[in-house]
Amino acid sequence: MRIGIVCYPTFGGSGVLATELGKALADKGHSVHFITYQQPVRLNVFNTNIYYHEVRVPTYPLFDYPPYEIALASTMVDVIKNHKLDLLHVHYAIPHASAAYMAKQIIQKEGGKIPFITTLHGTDITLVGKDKTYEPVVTFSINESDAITAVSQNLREETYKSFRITKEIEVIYNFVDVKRFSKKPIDAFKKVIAPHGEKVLVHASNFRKVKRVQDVIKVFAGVRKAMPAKLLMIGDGPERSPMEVLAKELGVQDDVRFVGKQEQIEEILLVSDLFLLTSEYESFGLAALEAMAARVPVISTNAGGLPEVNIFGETGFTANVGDVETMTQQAIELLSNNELLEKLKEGAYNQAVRYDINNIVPLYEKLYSRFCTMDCAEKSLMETKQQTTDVVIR
Ligand code: GMT
Repeated sequence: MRIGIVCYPTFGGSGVLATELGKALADKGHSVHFITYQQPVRLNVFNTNIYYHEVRVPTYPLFDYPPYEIALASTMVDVIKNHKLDLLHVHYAIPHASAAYMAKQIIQKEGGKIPFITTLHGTDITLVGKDKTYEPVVTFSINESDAITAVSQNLREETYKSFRITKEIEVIYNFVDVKRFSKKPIDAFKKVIAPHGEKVLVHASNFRKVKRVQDVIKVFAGVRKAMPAKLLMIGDGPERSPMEVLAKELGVQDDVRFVGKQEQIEEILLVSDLFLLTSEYESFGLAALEAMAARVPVISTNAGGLPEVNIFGETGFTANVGDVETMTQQAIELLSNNELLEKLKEGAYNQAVRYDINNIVPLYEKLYSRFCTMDCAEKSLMETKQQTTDVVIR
């Protein structure tokens, strides 16, 4: 099939998931067209089936706010026509679903057809989308989608609770490419991070308020009192500076390292003992799943979809939002009991395998196939044959 993927190109979970999905679909022979304002960070491979179309937003002195949504919809129309797309898959409702709706209307007016699928990721529903400035358009464009998916049962329920949705929302969970995390840990790297064999705790996020990063630092300070340990803080965002101050106030600044945004997150996870995710809400918690793929157990809150991923006593532990004391106790217990640590590592890995890319991507393909007519299946097959011939000739 010829699939247009629209996403945020940043390190955020929705962009990461959309990019990994596009890469996996391209590996399976589909033509994948990324449409976004910047090359997605995880789009770091060359594949003849992957195309990248940058949305340019021309500025004009009159515009205080450049109209990205219009530029996006116009680029979508252009790509749909020039590359004969079969469908659009938009990740994150705002503004992607409404731009897709606009593109669909334009194509229809010209006698064409382009179904669009909207995948809801989390804050597009639970924070931003609910704001009454956006709500009517979000509700409308979700309802106008040809199919809607959510990344957890919890997000599906939250969407029904907060918006007047008249259609079925299907759950297709986040996924991880387990084999990417199945490398041998780099010993030298571990030695630099924890030179005296300290336990390594890790957190990764965009450091927004919703992540309650202060709880990560507080839990770590508690653990540090009980044993030698190091904390790696991956990512960047508005809460980073206050967290550096907090680490100082709690006297753990020498054991906390803020490593910024990291593309090769697996290298760090592979030398870690415990992943902390203390969010106030998480629709799924893709970062926790990536940790599990590297056999790292997780201590998280039980907010949103986290309990669907992090199973208490099997893959790690969960606690109420803000319950730093419980999370600290859980961390100390887990890190000082080798047998428990090994059991949870195994459980974490097995959970990641359940959500492996090879189990989840076919669910998206099955969903797409509902919108793929005989004609588009044939076109696809012919294209694959043509590409094979091209490769042989070259
Ligand atoms: O976590 C973030 O703030 C980024 C956000 C995004 O949309 O990029 O992540 C959301 O989507 C991820 C992929 O589906 C989920 O795994 C995250 O749990 C979700 N974040 C929140 O719900 C806060």
